Amino acid sequence: MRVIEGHFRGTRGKIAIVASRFNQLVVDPLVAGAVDSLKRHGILEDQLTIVWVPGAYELAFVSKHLAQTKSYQGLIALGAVIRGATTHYDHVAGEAGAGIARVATETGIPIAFGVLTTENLEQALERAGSKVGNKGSEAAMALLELLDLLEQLNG
Ligand code: INI
Repeated sequence: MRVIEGHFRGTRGKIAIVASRFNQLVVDPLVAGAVDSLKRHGILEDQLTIVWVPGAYELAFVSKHLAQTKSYQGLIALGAVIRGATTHYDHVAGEAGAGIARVATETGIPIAFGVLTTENLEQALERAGSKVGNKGSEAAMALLELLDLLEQLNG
């Protein structure tokens, strides 16, 4: 039986983190978690670019632009959509998720999804480095796994 799976190996390519400024109190620790995990797996600062966008709704648009430059091996999309703070939660959250998945499949550039969708700020903070871990860090690990998997599949 042949089993192919990615491992958490570092990479020499460039990685961009696309982060939304809306709810930055939550997004800042997601970015910090992602950077920390990447660095602990051998990614150097000069391989990393952080691009800030206004809100989660804009993540897919800017990710597509970055993917099309072919300058990045992979992207990490980070944001926080909090229901309590908006009446158009479903639209913003839905577009972020579907849009990012579409960009990744259309461009062939892997994009890890680290956009929190929660009922309130407390739940979001719990997922940004407290009780429930750090989803930015998890997204970074998912990207490293994907990049290694792609290398095996292509190689
Ligand atoms: N953007 C977020 O990233 N999170 C939110 O919770 C949010 N709320 O609450 O509305 C939000 N809205 C802004 C949206 O992403 C766009 O930036 C805006 O609609 C302009 O296009």
